[in-house]
Amino acid sequence: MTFDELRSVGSVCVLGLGVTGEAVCRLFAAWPPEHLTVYTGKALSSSMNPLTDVNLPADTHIIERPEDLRGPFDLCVVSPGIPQTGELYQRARRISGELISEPELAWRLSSDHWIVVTGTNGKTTTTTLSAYLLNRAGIPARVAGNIGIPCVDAVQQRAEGEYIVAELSSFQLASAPLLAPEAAILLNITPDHLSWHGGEEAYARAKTSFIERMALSAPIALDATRPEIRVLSAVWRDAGRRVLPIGSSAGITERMVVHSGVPEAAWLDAASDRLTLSLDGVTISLSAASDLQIRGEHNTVNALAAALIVCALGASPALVGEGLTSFEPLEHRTEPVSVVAGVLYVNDSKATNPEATIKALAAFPDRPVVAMLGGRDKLTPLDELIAATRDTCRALVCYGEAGPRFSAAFDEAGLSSITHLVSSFDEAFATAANQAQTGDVVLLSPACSSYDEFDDYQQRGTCFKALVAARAGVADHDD
Ligand code: UMA
Repeated sequence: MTFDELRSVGSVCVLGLGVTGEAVCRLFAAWPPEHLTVYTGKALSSSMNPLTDVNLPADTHIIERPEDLRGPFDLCVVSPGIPQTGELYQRARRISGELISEPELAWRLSSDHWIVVTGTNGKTTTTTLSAYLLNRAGIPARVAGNIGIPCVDAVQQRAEGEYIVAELSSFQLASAPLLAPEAAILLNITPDHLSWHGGEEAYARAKTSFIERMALSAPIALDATRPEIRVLSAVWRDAGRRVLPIGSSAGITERMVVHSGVPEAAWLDAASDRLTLSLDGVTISLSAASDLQIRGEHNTVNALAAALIVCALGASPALVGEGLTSFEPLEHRTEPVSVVAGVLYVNDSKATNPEATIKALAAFPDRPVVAMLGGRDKLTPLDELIAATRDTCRALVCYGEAGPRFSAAFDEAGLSSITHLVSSFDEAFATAANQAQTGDVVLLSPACSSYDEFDDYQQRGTCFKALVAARAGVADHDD
């Protein structure tokens, strides 16, 4: 369905009424289709109904139960939380002319100047940093997507020529059959959300198929230190795509050998400790890695990815170099909270899988870590997490629904002397704070989602910060 067809579509279904569904309903209220069906997935009281102030088409059906979903629909816009393998999604697809995600709809409405950032971990920091660097370089940009701002809102609000830097999840990309941005960043692909997609291959495919639709000249920055990404990079390079690798199989400090004769890449120059790019045959030194405020090697990769793509799009390297050092860590992502009684408390509540936690652990190479791990168990393998904690952690505090499985795995790996099993988040914090010694880091990087005790990871991180503040109050009082 093209832009003009969308504006005159007869029958639309909005599947799911969260952030995405509400934005899509508001959009279609402005161009009313003849018929609108909104599947809410739950009963809505008038105080909880986000559509009370929306002038919906006269022929609108609000339904709560999957069995009330009756087509046919010309178009269905599906919310990302609704699993592709589930009956609801499959039925909606059968009874709809087209079923697409909300970012795909936004792209069809306004498709120029999109940068897509995807990967399992690091998306939000890289998205925010890319938009920040573009703005610092005088190129207007705004963030959208999985970061919490619907893309349909962003494209309606953007100024002429303004870039959309879209953080897109595998859920959103899985139902985006045409989306093809002007530039892309692919960070990493590790097992996550496997039950939603029905397997690892479908998950990886969802994250990367859009790249094959991009123009051959469109820049793709990717983390070449990762084997799963190098495999894709080789395929795309052979297909004549403009692949811009960060690091190589030898690590972040090495440049990938480029066979194409266009040596465009980014790496950390080991001798000078500077973030370095090579674009159009020119080598550019951007800024010192030690001047970055975002911590850890994973964040150096994120910084190189953002810098590489914005410079490839024409941003001034001098302004990008300045922007890299003035960019501050985002809330809940390896966020230093405060130092209490000589212990640094770090909120990495966004780490909802082991891979993200492993990266956070590596961000503190010089200090023993007391790690808080647990929450709702995603049943992800723990071997690599165990290996990462072995040399870095003074104590491992396991809590929540996942606590018993994590604790049993650490015990079995011979780490029982440093493993503590408690039930609640509050208890986990108290135990972690008591185990920590001066100079240590107490790291909330739970490797699990938060839904057993909290609404979301933000609420969990905010709770952690409140507990740190309370402990700081007690410490002040004791002084
Ligand atoms: N619903 C059902 N059944 C389901 C799931 C959802 O009926 O199994 C219905 C409910 O009515 C629910 C509605 O669908 O209220 C929408 O829920 P949703 O979970 O799809 O979420 P939205 O409120 O639309 O928010 C989504 C993203 N959520 C998910 O991908 C789960 C938000 O990412 C995103 O910020 C927002 O769109 C705007 O783009 C959150 C997220 O957790 C932060 N993302 C995952 C992650 O980062 O790991 C992918």
